Amino acid sequence: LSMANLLRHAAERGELALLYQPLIDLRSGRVVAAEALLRWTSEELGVVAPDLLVPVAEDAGLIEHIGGWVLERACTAAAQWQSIAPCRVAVNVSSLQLQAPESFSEQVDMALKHSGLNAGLLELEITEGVLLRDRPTIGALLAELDRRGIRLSLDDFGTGYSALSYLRRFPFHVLKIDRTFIAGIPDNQEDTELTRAIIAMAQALGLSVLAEGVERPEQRDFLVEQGCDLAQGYLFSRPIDADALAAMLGRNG
Ligand code: G
Ligand code: G
Ligand code: MN
Ligand code: NA
Repeated sequence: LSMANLLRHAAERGELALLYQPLIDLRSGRVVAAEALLRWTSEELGVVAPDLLVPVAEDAGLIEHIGGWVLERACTAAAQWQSIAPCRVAVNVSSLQLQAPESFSEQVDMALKHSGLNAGLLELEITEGVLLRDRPTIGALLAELDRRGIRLSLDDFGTGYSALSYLRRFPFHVLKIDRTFIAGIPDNQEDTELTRAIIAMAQALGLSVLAEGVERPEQRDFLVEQGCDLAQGYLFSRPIDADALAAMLGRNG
């Protein structure tokens, strides 16, 4: 049986799960959001990582189905966290999902409606790849999501084509600095200076800026010093399940 065939039934068989990695406000030290990260534990294949799973889902025409499942599940979890503490949820969106704007928009609507989650508590993470094509439909979709109060994050910033015009042209709220830059702090001078420059640029544009892959205290200290708003990484927490995230929110104060 091919991976695509197994993946076709993974959601129904209860083999898909979401883990959540906390996003930390560097000023308060509190968890203010969590990124949903997909995990597939296949009976036949074992644990399949998302960077392997997502391309297979895209090729097999399954990404819409799985993406819809992720949105529903993430919004439902986030709605439950709100009784403990305010916390947004960030969902990764593949470029292929955005190629079908009506269907994607409806999935977002449904997930918010079913869960009762406020639109302002949902964040969508988009990589630059999707913007390369610069199709007008994608611009219209992003504008529409923004109008509804959903936050848009530019994920993996600095790794791809990184046309700075994206930041002007599309309504992003958050810029996520790719973890390959953060890994070089403080020893690699180039990475350190680039991170400093990206933070300054985000601030000048009125965007929130998040550092991914923060693993060491000296990286956090550097980011705080530079005025970086948010951080994410093993220093704070690995991806954890929804209940563990709720417990972390309970200890937030
Ligand atoms: O831990 P991590 O291995 O979870 O994630 C690897 C990559 O998979 C990241 O680039 C992340 O953005 C992507 N990813 C994780 N979950 C999802 C998801 O639900 N949908 C999509 N499209 N990508 C995801
Ligand atoms: O590409 P994206 O940023 O959406 O995916 C996040 C990925 O980064 C996930 O695979 C997650 O497990 C991983 N990740 C999160 N924190 C750290 C970290 O501190 N170090 C490393 N190496 N990876 C991390
Ligand atoms: Mn992401
Ligand atoms: Na990323």
